[in-house]
Amino acid sequence: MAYRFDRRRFLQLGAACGAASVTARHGLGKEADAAELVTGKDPRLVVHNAKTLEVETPLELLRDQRLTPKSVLFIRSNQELAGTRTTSPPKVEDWQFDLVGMVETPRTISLKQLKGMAQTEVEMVLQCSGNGRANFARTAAAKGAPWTEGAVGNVRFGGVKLQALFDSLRPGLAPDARYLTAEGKDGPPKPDDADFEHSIPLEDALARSIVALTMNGEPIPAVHGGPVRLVTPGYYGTMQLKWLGRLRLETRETFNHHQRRRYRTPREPIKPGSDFTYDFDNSDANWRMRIKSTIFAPLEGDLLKSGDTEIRGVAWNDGDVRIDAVEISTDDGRTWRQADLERPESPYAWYHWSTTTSLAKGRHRIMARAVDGLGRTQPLDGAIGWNPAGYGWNGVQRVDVTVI
Ligand SMILES: Nc1nc2c(c(=O)[nH]1)N[C@H]1C(S)=C(S)[C@@H](COP(=O)(O)O)O[C@H]1N2
Ligand SMILES: [Mo]
Repeated sequence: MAYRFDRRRFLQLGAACGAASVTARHGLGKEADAAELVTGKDPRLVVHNAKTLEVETPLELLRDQRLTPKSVLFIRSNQELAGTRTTSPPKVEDWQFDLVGMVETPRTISLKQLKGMAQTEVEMVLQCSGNGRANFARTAAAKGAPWTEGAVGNVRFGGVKLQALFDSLRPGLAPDARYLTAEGKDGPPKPDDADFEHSIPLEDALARSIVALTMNGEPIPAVHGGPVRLVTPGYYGTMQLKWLGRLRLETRETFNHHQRRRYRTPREPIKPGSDFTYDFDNSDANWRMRIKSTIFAPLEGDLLKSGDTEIRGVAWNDGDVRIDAVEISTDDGRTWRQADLERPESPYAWYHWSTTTSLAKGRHRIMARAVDGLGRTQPLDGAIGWNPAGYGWNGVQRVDVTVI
């Protein structure tokens, strides 16, 4: 039989090999193919959970572009809106959401109305509060998907400032409003389950939130919450409500399960492995992101040639104050040196940092630690923040490499 070169098959094999090496590096199994699960996603993404989507970006795919493209951006949906498993924008023109609660008059805001208002853009880190959970699990089991470092991206959202939207409404907010609760049009997987929603302090929402219509300059992809998403830069991903269906102005945080019993961290340290019943008075909601840095190169297990090695990555915080420094250690934390730091225009975007160092033959442990203007930094042992659901990991990342 004559041999025929099949280019398509060849490309498929190539892609499959790429995926295998990426997942092998992360020590993760592949539950499903991201590209088959969600149209437009890169097949090399790591699927932790194909039912309620938990899809992680390998650092190899995260490090090459300034803005994370929609094809590789991580996905997390606790519950879904039907027909949204695609990176294409939804084809709807008649979208609207309700504004109720502590407002002088309840109303309905339409997509058309939003499009007619002044638009603004913000570059920001979008990070699941469970990012890095696998690190906690090394100390004691933590409930939830074992995200490594890739439940994060840096994107640009555009839309209408919440403050501007409220300013356009007469009469406006009631004076007692303190919290903004956002609900999506997605429903729970089982009718009896709590419907996903979250509250944030109204003061922050008015200062920061955007009723977003675009991501990276185009209408928001369906899987990422289009056509209308509430985004609050500097806050964890869980607060970035997709498929916005209703905003409620309230005097306190919602008693909803996802706000009161999940997506929180204990206010005082607890013993790793112990149980904890969250409530408003003993824990903090996953609001402002903790300061954190991620090493993009080299990566865990890399074999490096001796000589100059570039160490690079990104860092971010909640945007309240600038990040002042990223310090690098190549000797397991004995000595630290400052990396060159590139400050982004947006305080909510990630900062790129890099340094070049000469590494001798042998094994090295590389660590990176960010420090901001309030002196906030990352714990050397992130396990001190252990919590049952593994939220808010910001321990210093360790990358072991061998120079040959
Ligand atoms: N309506 C709705 N919004 C949601 C969620 C959800 O399940 N439903 N998941 C949240 C969580 S936990 C995260 S981390 C981010 C993930 O955003 P992405 O899927 O666009 O990456 O969306 C948040 N917004
Ligand atoms: Mo999340």
